[in-house]
Amino acid sequence: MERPLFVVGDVHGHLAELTRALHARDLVDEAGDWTGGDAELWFLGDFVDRGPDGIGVIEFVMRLAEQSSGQVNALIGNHEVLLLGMHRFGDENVPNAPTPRSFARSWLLNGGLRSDQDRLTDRHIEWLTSRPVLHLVDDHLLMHSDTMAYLEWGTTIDEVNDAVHAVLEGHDLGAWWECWRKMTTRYAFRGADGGAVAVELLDVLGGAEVVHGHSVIADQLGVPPEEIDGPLRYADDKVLAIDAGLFSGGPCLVVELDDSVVP
Ligand SMILES: [Mn+2]
Repeated sequence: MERPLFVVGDVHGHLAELTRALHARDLVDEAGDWTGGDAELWFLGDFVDRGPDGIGVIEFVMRLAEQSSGQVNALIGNHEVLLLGMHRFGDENVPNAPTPRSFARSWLLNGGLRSDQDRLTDRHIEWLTSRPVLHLVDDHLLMHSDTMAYLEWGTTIDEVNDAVHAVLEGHDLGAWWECWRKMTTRYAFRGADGGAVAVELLDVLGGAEVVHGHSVIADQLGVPPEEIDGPLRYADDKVLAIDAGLFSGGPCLVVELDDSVVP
């Protein structure tokens, strides 16, 4: 495996910072056009909410995917489910919930932007809906959320991706809500047994390490986000966290993954 492999975590609408960070790694030019050559670049989801230009970020990543002939690709995160769920169901109440719940309520509570909803097109929806939630590349198991809940959809990467895809293609609010709820859970690998939990997941889905976004590194270390300058390896070195908390003042990390991960 010769080509460089990069991952980027939760961008949350920060298009300018993302463009600058990719330019600093020579993956795009100043105008934001792909210059990455044979490099492969994966985004781990959460393009929208909490920041000014979520749709701009989606447009940008879609364009890079096209310009790179698919060497740039993306997983979706919980905020894409929220964006699409808000678009599809609005303030419709989730059936059989113990207290009133709706995508509109959660969308407001989680930094949803009216401007992103207004600019969301069928083209964006189709692209997002057809992205995976899990991907294995060179023994790196890429996922948005640091959770074991993905296994509730299946025991192979394809099964999980297909199950989530089926939910997002359908109009079952209960199933959509479960999708949002599961992908919002976190911290599965943080406890004293975090390494064992990660190994359990890797044994089922494959790969030698988990690479995730979603949970901000600074929170885990108990330091301000401004102090973060690289990814965090933890859980007996089985897990790599790459979300430096761009929306809360951290940097936009463009993380190059090592091709020598030892299983
Ligand atoms: Mn997230």
